Amino acid sequence: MFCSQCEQTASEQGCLKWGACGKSPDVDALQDLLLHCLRGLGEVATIARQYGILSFEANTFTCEALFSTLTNVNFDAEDFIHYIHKTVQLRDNLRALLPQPITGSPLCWLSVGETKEELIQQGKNSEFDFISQSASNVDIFSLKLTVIYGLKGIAAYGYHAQELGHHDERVYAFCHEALAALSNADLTLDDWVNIALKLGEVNLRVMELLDAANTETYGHPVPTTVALNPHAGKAILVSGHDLKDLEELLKQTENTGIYVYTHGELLPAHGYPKLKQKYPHLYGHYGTAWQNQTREFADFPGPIVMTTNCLMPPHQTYKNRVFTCGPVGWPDVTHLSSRDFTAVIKMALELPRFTETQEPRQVMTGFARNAVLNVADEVINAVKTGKIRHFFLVGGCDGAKPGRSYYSEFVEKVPQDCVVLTLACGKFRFFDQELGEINGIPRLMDVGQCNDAYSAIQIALALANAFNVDVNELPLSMILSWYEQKAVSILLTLLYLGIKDIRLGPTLPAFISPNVFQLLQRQYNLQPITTPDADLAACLA
Ligand code: FSO
Ligand code: SF4
Repeated sequence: MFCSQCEQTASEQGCLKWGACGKSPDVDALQDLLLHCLRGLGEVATIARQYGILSFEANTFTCEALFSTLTNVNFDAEDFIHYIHKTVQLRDNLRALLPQPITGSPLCWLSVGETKEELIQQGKNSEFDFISQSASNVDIFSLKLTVIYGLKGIAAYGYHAQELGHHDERVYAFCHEALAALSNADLTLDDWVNIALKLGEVNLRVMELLDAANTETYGHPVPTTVALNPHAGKAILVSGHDLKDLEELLKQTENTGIYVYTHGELLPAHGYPKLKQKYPHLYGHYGTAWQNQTREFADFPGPIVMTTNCLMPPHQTYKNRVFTCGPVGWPDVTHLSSRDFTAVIKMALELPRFTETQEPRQVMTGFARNAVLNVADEVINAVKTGKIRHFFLVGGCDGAKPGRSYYSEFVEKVPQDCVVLTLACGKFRFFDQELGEINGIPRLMDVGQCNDAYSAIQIALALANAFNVDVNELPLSMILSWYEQKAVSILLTLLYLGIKDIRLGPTLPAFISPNVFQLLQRQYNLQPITTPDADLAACLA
């Protein structure tokens, strides 16, 4: 087994015996075989496009299948066996439509075994082949891994957008082309740098697509107060990132007396008018970031719906209360395949309730691009009159490894005349801090999920436009934390946009080779975080 795709990776090199996330070597091998087969599908789909042949099913399936291999999404071998066979079937169907025989890599014809054991062995062989073919150039290998992981990020955004009926053929075409490129031994280091930056560009497009999907479906987020204290009554907890899953659950729980709570990255859902305002039983938020779920889920009285990442190995104390949706999976945990939440609702009504309403505690969310840009004049004025000195975007993933207290300490030390924008689950280290206001503008604004990075980028670009400066000349510093592969695709988007001086932590990705990192340092002044004091001083200098 070799997997280095997330920040949690063992010894900061790669998980070799068992995933630090709980992924078994067998599931890792099946994920490798799935990726191998998707590369074949990518090649055939790319050739088919040249003949004007498009397969909607192959497009959407590619996103779902890639998303399933992202960290903490799916741990169920049976799901991967299904995905592998479906990939081969879609590839063969597309290949049969081609007007003439193709010359492609052997992956265009690869046949896969039937039994689980055969597939696992084939997966191990495919991983060995990929590593040995790439090992001669460690920097190209590093960039290939960067592209594979970035593709998983694009696929996650693409999947969420397609669930709301939004698609872009250019995104699908790029995914297939990049998968196909992995079999092209002629590509140079420069070619791979260009593919990685192109990935950043396409990721910007897919994030824009998702932003349009979310805001057209649920309205633009508005600043909203969210209760953090439980309310007496029956309860369901929904975690992950998928707004459609949450909406369907809210519809089905209307008038049942059940209170629905968000967990983790679903906190920003409260900001959407067509969720919070339409469904008052979307009561509040329970818990913090993903890595605290084993404690928080154990304490929650009702069933828990896991819509997307990040799922941790469920403890026996609550495993029978967990339900998964979409690409998420865990063996022996009930999977809901059609957004029918009947079983969840039945369990919620049978299980104990929160017995009392606890003392009110609350946070604010909903400061997405529309809400912030609605007060752009006030913000610009506050900057021009010196009331706001600097903006910090402290965003990204949280994680289980030590060293992440940097981010909460950083926010605590941000001077009073500076504003902090945040997004994704890293904010749970400081999301309930009272930072006050500057001229009515909150000093801490939650832009949304990691999936809302597009919103933060639009805020930065609009401010640059208003001040008539390059975005790098804004009084804005980006202090990012990464954990999984959506963060890889977002970082590539920021680099594609030419954004410099980003500080990245808590550690640098293991899959970035020293030479590739040097290149990023040289061109973008990308730098690792140091200490809150030193980084703050440097940003404000
Ligand atoms: Fe966090 Fe997990 Fe949203 Fe990531 S919940 S770590 S960037 O998967 O997705 O921010
Ligand atoms: Fe290790 Fe992360 Fe891969 Fe899991 S996803 S096996 S923790 S590198």
